[in-house]
Amino acid sequence: MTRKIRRLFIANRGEIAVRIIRTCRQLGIETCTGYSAADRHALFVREADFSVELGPSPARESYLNAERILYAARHLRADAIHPGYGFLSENADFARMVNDSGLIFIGPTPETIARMGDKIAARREMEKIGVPVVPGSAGNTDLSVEAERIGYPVLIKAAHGGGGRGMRIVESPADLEEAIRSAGREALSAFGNDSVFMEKYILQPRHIEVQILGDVHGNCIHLFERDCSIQRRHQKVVEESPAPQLPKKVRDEVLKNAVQAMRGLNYQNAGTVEFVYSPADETCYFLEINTRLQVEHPVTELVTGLDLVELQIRIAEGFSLQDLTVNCNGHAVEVRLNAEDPAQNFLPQSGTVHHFELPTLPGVRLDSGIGSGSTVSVYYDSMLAKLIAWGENRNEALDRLSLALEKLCISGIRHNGPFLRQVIDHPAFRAGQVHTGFLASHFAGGFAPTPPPREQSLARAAAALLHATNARYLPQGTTGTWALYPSFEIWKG
Ligand code: MV4
Repeated sequence: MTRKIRRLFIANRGEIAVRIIRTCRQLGIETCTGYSAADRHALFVREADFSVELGPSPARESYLNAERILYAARHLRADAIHPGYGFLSENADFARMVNDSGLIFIGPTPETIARMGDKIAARREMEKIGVPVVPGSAGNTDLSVEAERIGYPVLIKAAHGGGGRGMRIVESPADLEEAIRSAGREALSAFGNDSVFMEKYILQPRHIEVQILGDVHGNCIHLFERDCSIQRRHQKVVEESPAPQLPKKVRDEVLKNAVQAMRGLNYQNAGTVEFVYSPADETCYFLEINTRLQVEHPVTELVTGLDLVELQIRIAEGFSLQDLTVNCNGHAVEVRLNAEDPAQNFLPQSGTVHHFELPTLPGVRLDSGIGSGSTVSVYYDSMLAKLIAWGENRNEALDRLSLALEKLCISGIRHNGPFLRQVIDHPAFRAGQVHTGFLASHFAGGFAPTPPPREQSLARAAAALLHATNARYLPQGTTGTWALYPSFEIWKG
């Protein structure tokens, strides 16, 4: 069973759309996209070979409208659809619609997506396969009885949730009933389903996840682990591979368990098995399976030397993983650059990015959804780009990333770059003392920016002014080159 993909439709936007286009270009695959009215001038639209506007729906809904997207993909004569992450990427109905219309969905089967979307069913499945799950409720049992059995504190979670919504930490029996009710209400409004379950609340945990690839021939391999413990309000901030300071026997065990889990599901394409690591029990417990390519996949690419988007496409074409050898070499770290102001409690920012530039630096990769002249709207999440660095060891990777954050020039919009630099240069982070409470405990008072050197501020202000001036002479959405003539006007007044 092999079907060659010649034209790929990307059902997504921003940096991941640009990222997928880059690989397709290397593979000689044409790309097409559908875009919202707000994204008419976006970088990914310019980079794709063919694009259509998805029509008059509001900005966010454009990328969630399965029928319109499929219509656009067929109109543009695509053979396959890559869903990226977010939006429709873990929507089993969308995957089924794509397959039913004769196109290839780049991802696992609709059945696998649906099965893993139910966290209670996924837990049960893992118990059956023999992968450790956090002690928790088993289904329709009385949760107050279960909580006594497990022991407090417990964590209430939404059965069809994710990303921390519908989650409640319960410290004592008196708070249980209200927590279950409010978690259920939040789950219903967020996920359209009010069922919840309970787990023992693991203290000071780490978030460890394992990248998996499975093919249609029954091969299933891991591409090592990532540590994504540094997060803020369930948004990951820093991700790295391999996980620092993880005991060897824990690492071997979690990699083995992840492969066992996915092999048990006969998993096809790229997926991630999420675990919560309890330092107290030196155990990684299964949390959930993500049936998509993840934001943080580049750190895995930098330590393995593999292109995950290429492998996703090849797997979808019927390629066998039999002869693929995978090694973990050196260390990679990623930070997410967001349009948000760390000095104002990370308030999302919008506006025009007059200048966006990173000099070429050894071992540094930039995956960006924007360039100079791009506008950032409030309609989408605030992630602009990802900066990723590789080194022979963790400290070299972090030094390279720190330098890149210093050299990165973004003018016109506030961003979290200076905050990210403080995080990755923090002594506790350098020591590998990462856990999910890291930012809450080390940056409890928020973020106090250290002002840049005066010359740097002046140089950047000048660059912003030049670009703002140039931009008036250029069609919207095109990149301004440095030109002397228009800027004369500044000095003429
Ligand atoms: C947990 C946990 C502790 N114990 N599960 C957060 C997102 C979702 N993917 C799973 N998450 C967690 N699950 C057990 N059994 C800790 C987290 C967690 C967290 C929980 C409450 C408040 C903030 C948190 C930040 C990161 C992880």
